[in-house]
Amino acid sequence: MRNNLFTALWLYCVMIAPFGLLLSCSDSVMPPEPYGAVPTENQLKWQQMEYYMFVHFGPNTFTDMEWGDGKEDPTVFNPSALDCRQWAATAQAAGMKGIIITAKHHDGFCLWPSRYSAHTVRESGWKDGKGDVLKELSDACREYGLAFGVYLSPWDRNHSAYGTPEYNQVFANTLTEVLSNYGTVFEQWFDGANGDAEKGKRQEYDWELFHNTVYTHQPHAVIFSDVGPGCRWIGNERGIAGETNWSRLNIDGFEPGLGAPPVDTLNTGNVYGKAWAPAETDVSIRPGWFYSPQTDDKVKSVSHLVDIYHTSVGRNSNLLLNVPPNREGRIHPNDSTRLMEFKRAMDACFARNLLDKATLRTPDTRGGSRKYAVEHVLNEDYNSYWATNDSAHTARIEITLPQAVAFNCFLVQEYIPLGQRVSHFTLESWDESTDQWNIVAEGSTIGYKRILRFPRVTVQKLRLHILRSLASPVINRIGLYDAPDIR
Ligand code: FUL
Repeated sequence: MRNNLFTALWLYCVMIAPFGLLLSCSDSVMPPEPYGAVPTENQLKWQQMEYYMFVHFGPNTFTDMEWGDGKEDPTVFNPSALDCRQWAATAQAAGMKGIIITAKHHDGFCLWPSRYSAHTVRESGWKDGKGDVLKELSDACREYGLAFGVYLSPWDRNHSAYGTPEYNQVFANTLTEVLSNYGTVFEQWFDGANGDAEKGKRQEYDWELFHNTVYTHQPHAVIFSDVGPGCRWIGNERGIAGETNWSRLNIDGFEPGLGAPPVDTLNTGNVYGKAWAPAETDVSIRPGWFYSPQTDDKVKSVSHLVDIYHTSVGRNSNLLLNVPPNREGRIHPNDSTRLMEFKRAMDACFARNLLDKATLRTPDTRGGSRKYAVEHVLNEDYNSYWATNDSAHTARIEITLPQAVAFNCFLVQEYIPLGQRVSHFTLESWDESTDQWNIVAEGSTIGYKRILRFPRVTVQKLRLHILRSLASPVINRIGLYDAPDIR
Protein backbone atom coordinates (compact mmCIF):
# COMPACT_ATOMS: atom_id res chain seq x y z
CA MET A 1 0.00 0.00 0.00
CA ARG A 2 2.74 2.45 1.04
CA ASN A 3 4.65 1.40 -2.03
CA ASN A 4 1.69 2.18 -4.29
CA LEU A 5 1.27 5.53 -2.71
CA PHE A 6 4.92 6.24 -3.16
CA THR A 7 4.79 5.18 -6.81
CA ALA A 8 1.74 7.39 -7.43
CA LEU A 9 3.44 10.34 -5.80
CA TRP A 10 6.62 9.72 -7.74
CA LEU A 11 4.67 9.48 -11.01
CA TYR A 12 2.85 12.69 -10.22
CA CYS A 13 5.98 14.61 -9.40
CA VAL A 14 8.13 13.39 -12.24
CA MET A 15 5.63 12.93 -15.05
CA ILE A 16 2.90 15.47 -14.42
CA ALA A 17 4.27 18.25 -12.28
CA PRO A 18 6.83 19.37 -14.86
CA PHE A 19 3.93 20.26 -17.14
CA GLY A 20 2.56 22.70 -14.70
CA LEU A 21 -0.23 20.65 -13.17
CA LEU A 22 1.29 20.63 -9.73
CA LEU A 23 -0.04 24.02 -8.92
CA SER A 24 -0.37 24.38 -5.23
CA CYS A 25 -3.00 26.76 -3.92
CA SER A 26 -0.59 28.02 -1.34
CA ASP A 27 0.39 31.66 -1.54
CA SER A 28 3.50 31.09 0.49
CA VAL A 29 5.87 31.08 -2.50
CA MET A 30 7.71 34.39 -2.42
CA PRO A 31 7.80 36.51 -5.58
CA PRO A 32 11.10 36.87 -7.41
CA GLU A 33 13.46 39.54 -6.11
CA PRO A 34 13.66 42.62 -8.36
CA TYR A 35 16.58 42.49 -10.77
CA GLY A 36 18.76 45.61 -11.10
CA ALA A 37 17.23 49.07 -11.40
CA VAL A 38 13.41 49.19 -11.47
CA PRO A 39 10.90 51.88 -12.46
CA THR A 40 9.38 54.26 -9.95
CA GLU A 41 5.60 54.33 -9.80
CA ASN A 42 5.61 57.48 -11.96
CA GLN A 43 7.85 55.83 -14.55
CA LEU A 44 5.58 52.79 -14.66
CA LYS A 45 2.46 54.94 -15.18
CA TRP A 46 4.34 56.90 -17.82
CA GLN A 47 5.38 53.70 -19.63
CA GLN A 48 1.79 52.51 -19.68
CA MET A 49 0.80 55.64 -21.63
CA GLU A 50 2.78 54.29 -24.62
CA TYR A 51 1.67 56.84 -27.23
CA TYR A 52 1.13 60.60 -27.00
CA MET A 53 1.33 63.75 -29.08
CA PHE A 54 4.14 66.25 -29.47
CA VAL A 55 3.10 69.73 -30.56
CA HIS A 56 5.66 72.12 -32.03
CA PHE A 57 4.02 75.51 -32.24
CA GLY A 58 5.40 79.06 -32.08
CA PRO A 59 6.83 81.78 -34.34
CA ASN A 60 8.49 79.08 -36.52
CA THR A 61 4.98 77.94 -37.50
CA PHE A 62 4.59 81.26 -39.32
CA THR A 63 8.10 81.75 -40.69
CA ASP A 64 8.91 78.39 -42.26
CA MET A 65 11.83 78.00 -39.88
CA GLU A 66 12.93 75.04 -37.77
CA TRP A 67 15.18 77.04 -35.46
CA GLY A 68 14.12 80.66 -34.99
CA ASP A 69 16.98 82.98 -34.07
CA GLY A 70 15.10 84.82 -31.34
CA LYS A 71 15.21 88.06 -33.33
CA GLU A 72 11.91 87.44 -35.08
CA ASP A 73 9.21 90.06 -34.68
CA PRO A 74 6.87 88.59 -32.02
CA THR A 75 3.85 89.77 -34.05
CA VAL A 76 4.54 87.00 -36.57
CA PHE A 77 2.86 84.73 -34.02
CA ASN A 78 -0.77 85.24 -34.96
CA PRO A 79 -2.91 82.10 -35.22
CA SER A 80 -6.16 83.14 -36.86
CA ALA A 81 -8.37 80.48 -35.25
CA LEU A 82 -6.43 78.76 -32.46
CA ASP A 83 -8.37 75.72 -31.30
CA CYS A 84 -6.59 73.64 -28.66
CA ARG A 85 -9.78 71.62 -28.17
CA GLN A 86 -9.43 70.45 -31.76
CA TRP A 87 -5.86 69.28 -30.97
CA ALA A 88 -7.08 67.44 -27.89
CA ALA A 89 -10.06 65.90 -29.68
CA THR A 90 -7.73 64.72 -32.45
CA ALA A 91 -5.21 63.25 -30.01
CA GLN A 92 -7.93 61.46 -28.09
CA ALA A 93 -9.56 60.05 -31.24
CA ALA A 94 -6.09 58.92 -32.38
CA GLY A 95 -5.71 56.83 -29.21
CA MET A 96 -3.04 59.08 -27.73
CA LYS A 97 -2.86 59.53 -23.99
CA GLY A 98 -1.46 63.06 -23.69
CA ILE A 99 0.03 66.14 -25.36
CA ILE A 100 3.46 67.72 -24.83
CA ILE A 101 3.77 71.28 -26.18
CA THR A 102 6.83 73.41 -26.97
CA ALA A 103 6.13 76.03 -24.32
CA LYS A 104 9.47 77.64 -25.25
CA HIS A 105 11.62 76.56 -28.21
CA HIS A 106 15.16 77.71 -29.00
CA ASP A 107 13.92 81.13 -30.19
CA GLY A 108 12.96 81.84 -26.57
CA PHE A 109 9.37 82.78 -27.48
CA CYS A 110 7.04 81.87 -24.61
CA LEU A 111 3.57 80.57 -25.44
CA TRP A 112 2.41 82.06 -22.13
CA PRO A 113 2.85 85.65 -20.89
CA SER A 114 6.04 85.02 -18.88
CA ARG A 115 7.23 87.69 -16.46
CA TYR A 116 10.79 86.68 -17.23
CA SER A 117 10.83 87.33 -20.95
CA ALA A 118 9.98 90.12 -23.38
CA HIS A 119 9.45 87.67 -26.23
CA THR A 120 6.05 86.11 -25.53
CA VAL A 121 2.42 85.85 -26.60
CA ARG A 122 1.90 89.15 -24.76
CA GLU A 123 4.26 90.95 -27.15
CA SER A 124 2.73 89.22 -30.15
CA GLY A 125 -0.48 91.18 -29.96
CA TRP A 126 -2.44 87.95 -30.58
CA LYS A 127 -5.75 88.24 -28.68
CA ASP A 128 -4.69 91.81 -27.81
CA GLY A 129 -1.71 90.41 -25.94
CA LYS A 130 -4.01 88.56 -23.53
CA GLY A 131 -3.71 85.09 -25.01
CA ASP A 132 -2.14 82.11 -23.25
CA VAL A 133 -1.68 78.91 -25.28
CA LEU A 134 -0.68 76.86 -22.22
CA LYS A 135 -3.90 77.80 -20.46
CA GLU A 136 -6.03 76.86 -23.47
CA LEU A 137 -4.19 73.58 -24.05
CA SER A 138 -4.07 72.45 -20.41
CA ASP A 139 -7.84 73.15 -20.12
CA ALA A 140 -8.50 71.20 -23.33
CA CYS A 141 -6.39 68.26 -22.12
CA ARG A 142 -8.36 68.12 -18.89
CA GLU A 143 -11.63 68.21 -20.83
CA TYR A 144 -10.55 65.33 -23.08
CA GLY A 145 -8.98 63.22 -20.35
CA LEU A 146 -5.44 63.67 -21.67
CA ALA A 147 -2.24 64.19 -19.72
CA PHE A 148 -0.50 67.52 -20.24
CA GLY A 149 3.25 67.90 -20.68
CA VAL A 150 5.67 70.70 -21.51
CA TYR A 151 8.82 71.06 -23.60
CA LEU A 152 11.17 73.87 -22.61
CA SER A 153 14.45 74.56 -24.31
CA PRO A 154 17.12 75.85 -21.96
CA TRP A 155 18.91 77.10 -25.08
CA ASP A 156 17.40 80.56 -25.56
CA ARG A 157 18.44 82.66 -28.53
CA ASN A 158 16.48 85.67 -27.37
CA HIS A 159 17.12 86.17 -23.67
CA SER A 160 19.78 88.79 -22.90
CA ALA A 161 21.02 86.82 -19.87
CA TYR A 162 21.68 83.68 -21.91
CA GLY A 163 25.35 82.72 -21.69
CA THR A 164 25.75 84.21 -18.17
CA PRO A 165 25.41 82.43 -14.80
CA GLU A 166 22.27 84.54 -14.07
CA TYR A 167 20.42 82.83 -16.88
CA ASN A 168 20.09 79.58 -14.93
CA GLN A 169 17.90 81.28 -12.33
CA VAL A 170 15.88 82.97 -15.08
CA PHE A 171 15.26 79.58 -16.63
CA ALA A 172 14.30 78.10 -13.25
CA ASN A 173 11.83 80.98 -12.74
CA THR A 174 10.39 80.34 -16.18
CA LEU A 175 9.99 76.67 -15.32
CA THR A 176 8.28 77.57 -12.06
CA GLU A 177 5.67 79.61 -13.93
CA VAL A 178 4.91 76.79 -16.35
CA LEU A 179 4.87 74.10 -13.70
CA SER A 180 2.76 75.87 -11.14
CA ASN A 181 0.00 77.52 -13.16
CA TYR A 182 -1.48 74.90 -15.44
CA GLY A 183 -2.33 71.86 -13.32
CA THR A 184 -0.59 68.50 -13.36
CA VAL A 185 2.30 68.04 -15.77
CA PHE A 186 3.06 64.40 -16.56
CA GLU A 187 6.32 64.98 -18.41
CA GLN A 188 8.90 67.75 -18.45
CA TRP A 189 10.79 67.62 -21.74
CA PHE A 190 14.27 69.17 -21.64
CA ASP A 191 15.91 69.79 -24.96
CA GLY A 192 19.65 69.35 -24.65
CA ALA A 193 20.49 71.51 -27.70
CA ASN A 194 23.05 74.23 -27.02
CA GLY A 195 23.56 75.42 -30.57
CA ASP A 196 25.41 78.62 -29.74
CA ALA A 197 28.14 76.76 -27.86
CA GLU A 198 30.39 76.67 -30.93
CA LYS A 199 30.03 80.43 -31.26
CA GLY A 200 31.48 80.92 -27.81
CA LYS A 201 28.11 81.57 -26.17
CA ARG A 202 28.05 78.47 -24.06
CA GLN A 203 25.71 78.26 -21.12
CA GLU A 204 26.75 75.96 -18.29
CA TYR A 205 23.31 74.60 -17.46
CA ASP A 206 22.53 74.04 -13.80
CA TRP A 207 20.67 70.77 -14.24
CA GLU A 208 20.41 70.17 -10.53
CA LEU A 209 18.57 73.45 -10.10
CA PHE A 210 16.30 72.66 -13.06
CA HIS A 211 15.47 69.17 -11.79
CA ASN A 212 14.80 70.39 -8.27
CA THR A 213 12.49 73.05 -9.66
CA VAL A 214 10.53 70.41 -11.55
CA TYR A 215 10.21 68.09 -8.56
CA THR A 216 9.24 70.96 -6.23
CA HIS A 217 6.25 71.91 -8.37
CA GLN A 218 5.45 68.60 -10.08
CA PRO A 219 6.66 65.74 -7.89
CA HIS A 220 5.05 63.16 -10.18
CA ALA A 221 6.48 64.45 -13.44
CA VAL A 222 8.81 62.27 -15.47
CA ILE A 223 11.80 64.30 -16.68
CA PHE A 224 12.90 63.64 -20.24
CA SER A 225 16.35 64.48 -21.56
CA ASP A 226 19.03 62.64 -23.52
CA VAL A 227 19.93 60.95 -20.25
CA GLY A 228 16.75 61.08 -18.22
CA PRO A 229 16.52 60.90 -15.25
CA GLY A 230 12.83 60.04 -15.88
CA CYS A 231 13.10 58.85 -19.48
CA ARG A 232 15.78 59.07 -22.14
CA TRP A 233 16.11 60.03 -25.79
CA ILE A 234 16.26 57.14 -28.23
CA GLY A 235 19.19 58.68 -30.11
CA ASN A 236 17.53 59.52 -33.45
CA GLU A 237 14.50 61.40 -34.74
CA ARG A 238 13.47 58.73 -37.25
CA GLY A 239 11.29 56.73 -34.89
CA ILE A 240 13.64 53.78 -34.47
CA ALA A 241 14.49 52.30 -31.08
CA GLY A 242 17.18 49.62 -30.87
CA GLU A 243 16.12 46.05 -31.55
CA THR A 244 17.96 45.49 -28.30
CA ASN A 245 16.58 48.09 -25.94
CA TRP A 246 17.35 48.04 -22.23
CA SER A 247 15.51 50.48 -20.00
CA ARG A 248 18.65 50.71 -17.91
CA LEU A 249 21.30 53.35 -18.56
CA ASN A 250 24.46 54.58 -16.91
CA ILE A 251 23.78 58.26 -16.41
CA ASP A 252 26.37 59.24 -13.81
CA GLY A 253 28.81 61.74 -15.23
CA PHE A 254 26.66 62.41 -18.31
CA GLU A 255 24.57 65.44 -19.18
CA PRO A 256 21.88 66.23 -21.71
CA GLY A 257 23.12 67.57 -25.04
CA LEU A 258 26.85 67.87 -25.54
CA GLY A 259 27.66 65.73 -22.50
CA ALA A 260 25.39 62.83 -23.44
CA PRO A 261 26.55 59.27 -24.18
CA PRO A 262 26.91 58.31 -27.88
CA VAL A 263 23.63 57.97 -29.73
CA ASP A 264 24.05 54.22 -30.24
CA THR A 265 24.21 53.81 -26.46
CA LEU A 266 21.02 55.85 -26.09
CA ASN A 267 19.46 53.67 -28.78
CA THR A 268 20.03 50.41 -26.89
CA GLY A 269 20.51 51.45 -23.26
CA ASN A 270 23.09 49.68 -21.09
CA VAL A 271 22.53 46.05 -20.20
CA TYR A 272 23.95 46.58 -16.71
CA GLY A 273 23.05 50.29 -16.44
CA LYS A 274 22.64 51.57 -12.91
CA ALA A 275 19.57 53.78 -13.50
CA TRP A 276 16.11 53.01 -14.82
CA ALA A 277 15.90 55.41 -17.79
CA PRO A 278 13.38 53.99 -20.27
CA ALA A 279 13.34 55.15 -23.86
CA GLU A 280 11.08 57.66 -25.56
CA THR A 281 11.03 57.87 -29.35
CA ASP A 282 10.24 61.35 -30.69
CA VAL A 283 9.49 61.67 -34.36
CA SER A 284 7.44 64.01 -36.52
CA ILE A 285 4.52 63.06 -38.75
CA ARG A 286 5.98 65.55 -41.27
CA PRO A 287 9.57 66.09 -42.44
CA GLY A 288 9.98 69.08 -40.05
CA TRP A 289 9.05 69.63 -36.41
CA PHE A 290 7.12 72.83 -37.18
CA TYR A 291 4.27 73.28 -39.62
CA SER A 292 5.04 74.47 -43.12
CA PRO A 293 2.64 74.62 -46.06
CA GLN A 294 5.49 73.03 -48.07
CA THR A 295 4.98 69.77 -46.18
CA ASP A 296 1.19 69.50 -46.46
CA ASP A 297 1.63 66.70 -48.96
CA LYS A 298 4.52 65.05 -47.10
CA VAL A 299 2.64 63.66 -44.11
CA LYS A 300 4.01 60.17 -43.37
CA SER A 301 2.07 57.26 -44.87
CA VAL A 302 0.04 54.82 -42.77
CA SER A 303 2.51 52.02 -43.39
CA HIS A 304 5.40 54.28 -42.33
CA LEU A 305 3.53 55.17 -39.12
CA VAL A 306 2.77 51.51 -38.48
CA ASP A 307 6.49 50.74 -38.96
CA ILE A 308 7.32 53.51 -36.48
CA TYR A 309 4.88 52.08 -33.96
CA HIS A 310 6.60 48.71 -34.24
CA THR A 311 10.10 50.17 -33.95
CA SER A 312 9.13 52.26 -30.91
CA VAL A 313 6.27 50.87 -28.81
CA GLY A 314 7.05 47.44 -30.25
CA ARG A 315 10.63 47.80 -29.00
CA ASN A 316 10.14 48.80 -25.41
CA SER A 317 9.85 52.55 -26.01
CA ASN A 318 7.12 55.14 -25.73
CA LEU A 319 6.15 56.97 -28.92
CA LEU A 320 5.96 60.77 -28.91
CA LEU A 321 4.53 61.60 -32.32
CA ASN A 322 4.79 65.25 -33.37
CA VAL A 323 1.74 66.73 -35.10
CA PRO A 324 2.40 70.43 -35.75
CA PRO A 325 -0.64 72.74 -35.88
CA ASN A 326 -0.90 75.11 -38.85
CA ARG A 327 -1.07 78.89 -39.06
CA GLU A 328 -4.72 78.94 -38.14
CA GLY A 329 -3.76 77.15 -34.93
CA ARG A 330 -5.47 73.92 -35.96
CA ILE A 331 -4.24 70.48 -36.93
CA HIS A 332 -4.33 70.28 -40.71
CA PRO A 333 -6.85 67.76 -42.17
CA ASN A 334 -4.03 65.85 -43.90
CA ASP A 335 -2.46 65.08 -40.52
CA SER A 336 -5.69 64.32 -38.67
CA THR A 337 -6.97 62.07 -41.46
CA ARG A 338 -3.67 60.17 -41.43
CA LEU A 339 -3.79 59.79 -37.66
CA MET A 340 -7.26 58.22 -37.90
CA GLU A 341 -6.12 55.85 -40.67
CA PHE A 342 -3.14 54.87 -38.54
CA LYS A 343 -5.43 54.25 -35.56
CA ARG A 344 -7.72 52.05 -37.66
CA ALA A 345 -4.72 50.02 -38.86
CA MET A 346 -3.48 49.46 -35.31
CA ASP A 347 -6.96 48.59 -34.04
CA ALA A 348 -7.35 46.08 -36.85
CA CYS A 349 -4.01 44.49 -35.91
CA PHE A 350 -4.75 44.15 -32.20
CA ALA A 351 -8.51 43.54 -32.49
CA ARG A 352 -8.34 39.99 -31.19
CA ASN A 353 -5.74 38.07 -29.26
CA LEU A 354 -5.74 34.71 -31.04
CA LEU A 355 -4.54 33.12 -27.81
CA ASP A 356 -7.83 33.79 -26.03
CA LYS A 357 -8.85 30.13 -26.29
CA ALA A 358 -5.36 28.65 -26.24
CA THR A 359 -4.11 26.04 -23.78
CA LEU A 360 -0.81 26.98 -22.19
CA ARG A 361 1.61 24.56 -20.58
CA THR A 362 4.99 25.11 -19.04
CA PRO A 363 7.48 23.00 -17.14
CA ASP A 364 8.66 26.20 -15.44
CA THR A 365 6.29 27.59 -12.82
CA ARG A 366 7.69 29.22 -9.73
CA GLY A 367 7.39 26.86 -6.78
CA GLY A 368 4.53 25.15 -8.63
CA SER A 369 2.35 27.96 -7.26
CA ARG A 370 -0.92 29.14 -8.79
CA LYS A 371 0.10 32.66 -7.93
CA TYR A 372 2.67 32.51 -10.74
CA ALA A 373 0.75 30.22 -13.10
CA VAL A 374 1.27 30.61 -16.81
CA GLU A 375 -2.42 31.48 -17.39
CA HIS A 376 -1.68 34.93 -15.92
CA VAL A 377 -0.08 35.92 -19.22
CA LEU A 378 -3.54 35.95 -20.79
CA ASN A 379 -5.41 38.08 -18.27
CA GLU A 380 -5.77 41.86 -18.15
CA ASP A 381 -4.50 42.29 -14.61
CA TYR A 382 -1.16 44.08 -14.92
CA ASN A 383 0.05 42.82 -11.55
CA SER A 384 -0.41 39.13 -12.20
CA TYR A 385 2.37 37.35 -14.04
CA TRP A 386 4.02 34.03 -14.82
CA ALA A 387 7.26 33.58 -12.93
CA THR A 388 9.83 30.82 -12.86
CA ASN A 389 12.14 29.53 -10.17
CA ASP A 390 15.16 31.70 -9.39
CA SER A 391 17.55 29.21 -10.92
CA ALA A 392 15.80 29.30 -14.34
CA HIS A 393 17.54 31.43 -16.92
CA THR A 394 15.72 29.76 -19.78
CA ALA A 395 12.02 28.91 -19.91
CA ARG A 396 9.25 27.76 -22.23
CA ILE A 397 5.54 28.19 -22.70
CA GLU A 398 3.88 25.67 -25.01
CA ILE A 399 0.79 27.02 -26.70
CA THR A 400 -1.90 24.85 -28.26
CA LEU A 401 -4.69 26.54 -30.19
CA PRO A 402 -8.14 24.94 -30.70
CA GLN A 403 -7.26 24.72 -34.41
CA ALA A 404 -4.56 25.98 -36.74
CA VAL A 405 -4.72 29.76 -37.22
CA ALA A 406 -2.91 32.28 -39.38
CA PHE A 407 -0.93 35.02 -37.64
CA ASN A 408 1.90 37.45 -38.34
CA CYS A 409 2.48 39.30 -35.09
CA PHE A 410 3.51 38.28 -31.56
CA LEU A 411 3.46 40.46 -28.46
CA VAL A 412 5.19 39.80 -25.15
CA GLN A 413 5.62 41.88 -22.00
CA GLU A 414 7.88 41.55 -18.99
CA TYR A 415 6.61 42.59 -15.58
CA ILE A 416 8.99 45.54 -15.27
CA PRO A 417 8.31 46.39 -11.61
CA LEU A 418 10.68 43.44 -11.08
CA GLY A 419 13.22 44.77 -13.59
CA GLN A 420 14.12 43.93 -17.17
CA ARG A 421 15.59 40.44 -17.55
CA VAL A 422 15.21 38.63 -20.86
CA SER A 423 17.98 39.04 -23.46
CA HIS A 424 17.09 36.43 -26.09
CA PHE A 425 13.86 34.68 -27.02
CA THR A 426 12.24 32.92 -29.96
CA LEU A 427 8.72 32.15 -31.09
CA GLU A 428 8.68 28.63 -32.50
CA SER A 429 6.08 26.58 -34.35
CA TRP A 430 5.66 22.83 -34.12
CA ASP A 431 6.08 20.93 -37.35
CA GLU A 432 4.34 17.58 -37.03
CA SER A 433 5.78 16.17 -40.23
CA THR A 434 9.36 16.58 -39.03
CA ASP A 435 8.67 16.37 -35.32
CA GLN A 436 10.53 19.55 -34.56
CA TRP A 437 10.26 23.16 -33.51
CA ASN A 438 10.95 25.78 -36.18
CA ILE A 439 11.81 29.38 -35.37
CA VAL A 440 9.11 31.78 -36.58
CA ALA A 441 10.71 34.94 -35.18
CA GLU A 442 13.24 35.96 -32.57
CA GLY A 443 14.19 38.93 -30.49
CA SER A 444 16.75 39.99 -27.92
CA THR A 445 15.22 42.21 -25.22
CA ILE A 446 11.55 42.36 -24.22
CA GLY A 447 11.05 44.99 -21.50
CA TYR A 448 7.68 46.63 -20.96
CA LYS A 449 6.48 45.57 -24.41
CA ARG A 450 7.97 43.79 -27.39
CA ILE A 451 6.17 43.08 -30.65
CA LEU A 452 7.58 40.87 -33.40
CA ARG A 453 6.25 40.98 -36.95
CA PHE A 454 6.94 38.25 -39.50
CA PRO A 455 5.50 36.73 -42.67
CA ARG A 456 2.14 35.08 -41.95
CA VAL A 457 2.25 31.44 -40.77
CA THR A 458 -0.58 29.02 -40.04
CA VAL A 459 -0.08 26.52 -37.21
CA GLN A 460 -1.83 25.07 -34.20
CA LYS A 461 1.03 24.57 -31.80
CA LEU A 462 3.75 27.07 -30.86
CA ARG A 463 6.06 27.94 -28.07
CA LEU A 464 7.67 30.95 -26.55
CA HIS A 465 11.23 29.94 -25.82
CA ILE A 466 13.29 32.17 -23.57
CA LEU A 467 16.86 31.26 -24.34
CA ARG A 468 18.70 33.74 -22.17
CA SER A 469 17.70 35.85 -19.21
CA LEU A 470 19.83 37.76 -16.72
CA ALA A 471 17.53 36.57 -13.95
CA SER A 472 14.55 34.21 -13.86
CA PRO A 473 11.99 35.40 -16.45
CA VAL A 474 8.85 37.17 -15.27
CA ILE A 475 6.31 37.48 -18.07
CA ASN A 476 3.22 39.57 -17.80
CA ARG A 477 1.38 39.08 -21.05
CA ILE A 478 1.59 37.42 -24.44
CA GLY A 479 -0.56 37.95 -27.52
CA LEU A 480 -0.84 36.58 -31.04
CA TYR A 481 -2.39 38.61 -33.84
CA ASP A 482 -3.11 38.59 -37.52
CA ALA A 483 -2.57 42.12 -38.81
CA PRO A 484 -4.32 42.85 -42.10
CA ASP A 485 -1.89 43.80 -44.88
CA ILE A 486 -1.61 47.54 -45.42
CA ARG A 487 -1.97 48.67 -48.99
C1 FUL B 1 15.64 69.07 -31.01
C2 FUL B 1 15.33 70.49 -31.47
O1 FUL B 1 16.50 71.15 -31.92
C3 FUL B 1 14.31 70.38 -32.58
O2 FUL B 1 13.97 71.65 -33.11
C4 FUL B 1 13.07 69.70 -32.00
O3 FUL B 1 12.47 70.53 -31.02
C5 FUL B 1 13.44 68.35 -31.40
C6 FUL B 1 12.30 67.65 -30.75
O4 FUL B 1 14.47 68.49 -30.47
O5 FUL B 1 16.68 69.05 -30.12
